[in-house]
Amino acid sequence: MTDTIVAADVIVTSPGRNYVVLKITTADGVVGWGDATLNGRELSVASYLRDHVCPMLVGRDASRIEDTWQLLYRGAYWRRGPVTMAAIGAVDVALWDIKGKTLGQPVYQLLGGAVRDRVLTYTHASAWDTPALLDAVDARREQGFRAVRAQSGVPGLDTVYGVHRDVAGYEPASRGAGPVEETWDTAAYLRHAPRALQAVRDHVGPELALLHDAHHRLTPQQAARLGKELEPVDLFWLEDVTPAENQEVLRLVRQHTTTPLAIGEVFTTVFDCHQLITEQLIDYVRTAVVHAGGISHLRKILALAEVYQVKGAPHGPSDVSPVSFGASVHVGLATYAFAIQEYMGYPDLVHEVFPHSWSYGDGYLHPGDAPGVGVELDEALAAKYPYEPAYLPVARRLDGTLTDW
Ligand code: GCO
Ligand code: MG
Repeated sequence: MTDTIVAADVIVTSPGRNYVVLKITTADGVVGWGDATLNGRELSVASYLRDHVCPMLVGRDASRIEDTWQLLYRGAYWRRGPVTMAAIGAVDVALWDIKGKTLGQPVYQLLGGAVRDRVLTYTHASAWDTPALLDAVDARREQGFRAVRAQSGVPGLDTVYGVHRDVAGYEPASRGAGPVEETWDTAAYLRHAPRALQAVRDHVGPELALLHDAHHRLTPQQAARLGKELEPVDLFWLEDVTPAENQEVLRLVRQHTTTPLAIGEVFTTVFDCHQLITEQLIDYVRTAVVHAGGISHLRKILALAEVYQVKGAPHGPSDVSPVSFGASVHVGLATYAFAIQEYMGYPDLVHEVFPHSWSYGDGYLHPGDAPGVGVELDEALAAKYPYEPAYLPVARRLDGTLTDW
């Protein structure tokens, strides 16, 4: 038996949206899959892998997952950042996949085995006006979800990051040569959001876990005010209230509200959330397998989080491919400091392109017991859907200034 890597290939496929897939093959013919998708910047990671990482992998021992991680992180000299960390994440997940397949075990067993029977999940309910939002929440409850993220439009605006007046559901990205520009009005949002969320709480009663995402748009003072106003709604969390690369501003928010806070889907390493965790400025850390250096690094972030009673709640929208989504569910099953996994769902075609062992049922996820991560790529089908340029929108305030989002 030899675990020597003989090939490392990058496949970019677009079954509805772009996914960057890494395929690592060993001399024994074992194939491991990784995900390096970076929404709106996909080709940069494809190049980082194809041009700089894949040639280094060939000839290496696939069983040395941690050593390979350290080589790619420390060896590049240029550390951190979404492109580097998504590339490292793809290699890491592919190597865990190979190890599981080689040993005939699902990855969660290699991580220490299950600490829970199933992984709680939340999904999205989005609609422009409040009656439609209540219907969307009801539809999610009928699918068994016990936790729902509610997003609505804002009176006076035409579109609000992913929520559109005339289109059902939630989709921030759009295909085309560049980003769509939206208009944003924080004052109107702050007037409307508490009323819309209170209407949802009144409609569903006390038990359903409700979440809301402010998508980095507020100042610390505005965030503190919103958190305080939302206390009667009893949110499971309020997400990304400020652009949290400035971690210390969360102290101000924390001093004013007991609404639980979740932050971190754009973070790529433990260093991005170190202060948020050690000062207990957040309750949930949103770092994802794909963007934070793979299973190996996410586990280190969650080990730090465990010490401070912060819990993992990874990003899982439809731009996280089923490969790293499956990897995340393995982490969720085997990691104590893990609360909930976002699951936005995928169109049928994506399930066909990425056949997988993970499953959803009754508000929970399970990674399945297939050896490795349990997600494959149907390469022939994937080849029918080549890359198409697509971008997330940008937002400007009423006076035309670009705003955080
Ligand atoms: C979430 C997110 C997404 C992201 C998108 C960016 O909480 O699911 O905020 O909507 O914006 O995944 O690629
Ligand atoms: Mg978010």
